[in-house]
Amino acid sequence: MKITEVRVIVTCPGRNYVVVKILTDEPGLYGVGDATLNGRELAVAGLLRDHIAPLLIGRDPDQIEDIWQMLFRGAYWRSGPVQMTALAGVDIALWDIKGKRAGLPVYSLLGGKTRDGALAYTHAGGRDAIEVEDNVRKAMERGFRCVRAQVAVPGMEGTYGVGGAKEAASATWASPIRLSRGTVSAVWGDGGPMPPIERWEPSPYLRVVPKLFAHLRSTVGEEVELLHDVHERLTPIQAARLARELEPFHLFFLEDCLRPEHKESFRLIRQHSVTPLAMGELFQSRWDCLPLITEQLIDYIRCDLGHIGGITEARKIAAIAECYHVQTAWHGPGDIGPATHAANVHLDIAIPNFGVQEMVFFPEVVHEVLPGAPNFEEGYLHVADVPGLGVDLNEEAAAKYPYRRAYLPMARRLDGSVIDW
Ligand code: GCO
Ligand code: MG
Repeated sequence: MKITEVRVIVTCPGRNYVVVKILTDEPGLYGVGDATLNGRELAVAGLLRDHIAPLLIGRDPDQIEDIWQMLFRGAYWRSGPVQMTALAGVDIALWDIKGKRAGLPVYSLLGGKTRDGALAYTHAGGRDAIEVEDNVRKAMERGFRCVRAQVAVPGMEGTYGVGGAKEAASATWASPIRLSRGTVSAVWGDGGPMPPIERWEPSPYLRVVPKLFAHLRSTVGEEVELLHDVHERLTPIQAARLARELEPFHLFFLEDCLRPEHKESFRLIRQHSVTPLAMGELFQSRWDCLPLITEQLIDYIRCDLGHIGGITEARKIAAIAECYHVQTAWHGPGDIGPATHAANVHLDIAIPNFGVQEMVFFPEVVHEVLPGAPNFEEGYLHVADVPGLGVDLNEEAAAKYPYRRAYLPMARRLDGSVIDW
């Protein structure tokens, strides 16, 4: 069997997605992968079209590991989010082909089911603790046992993760990020010319978040699992303070406290707190994860399968993590495509050390273009028992939604200096 064609399709059914379709010389046998990197889509698409696709033509799609090694090490210039996302797109499509060829779902090729479904979490936000409480309750009524809670912080209205109303809508997706202060130059996904600038300050944030969780525990009770995403914005000592102050509210985990560059600083957080820690959505390979896992500085590794080279890399990370009692919580936001969400769940239900899975409800238009995303039922995600990953591409529908230039927002402190968004 040989790869005959690699199609790279950039489509914008509400958001931009980069889809990799790998065709083979077996009639009708192809794989669908996702190579979406929010805000840098065309760089990944160009790398795939101009440099990677020519290397794949004529190769045996069955040899996933060899192709992975060739693309990772063979370019000499390795790693980086653009290359690792392109590699993920190829990897995910090749696993899809392998499953279809075997007549088996990918989870079966990965060792078979270890659980019936993948425990899922959604997002709830609000302008104040009451609104967050209402949205946590709505998520629970919808069947969620795990909810990520974020609340607006005075002076930072509109900022991701502390923005208020838009967080409430994010559980059901369609929520363009509008600014209520700062330079209003674009909304997320509108193709505007410049990234929107959001505001962020540590002190008000650190005052508000413990109050939110005190409120939630006293109103929604102990049973629902609560999570919180710091989005890489704190310094080590600020993160240690937050983790310590959140201890009485028993979070499932506190996510991505520090910038990905500062792995060693997790030691400091650990010295001060027993709040479970998750980290990794900006990691690019298993080597980024190593010190955090082997020193047991985190409890959940949450790489993005779509940005670390796909299933091949993620299953190795999971295997390393298993040895150190670290569980997985793969990144599952709306700005990665359905094929990556499906890959997440196939891996989740096959590995022994799965922890929790972040998820979104895709709007109808995404289902039209990329049918087959995992299905949510009573707190858990499921994939269809079909050969491969179960996600397809409707090329005619994709063509109706051409690429629109869009950036992720950027953040600045009140004095105007850059802070991590
Ligand atoms: C999450 C994330 C995302 C990212 C987004 C960036 O935990 O879901 O932090 O919302 O911000 O994927 O592109
Ligand atoms: Mg996050």
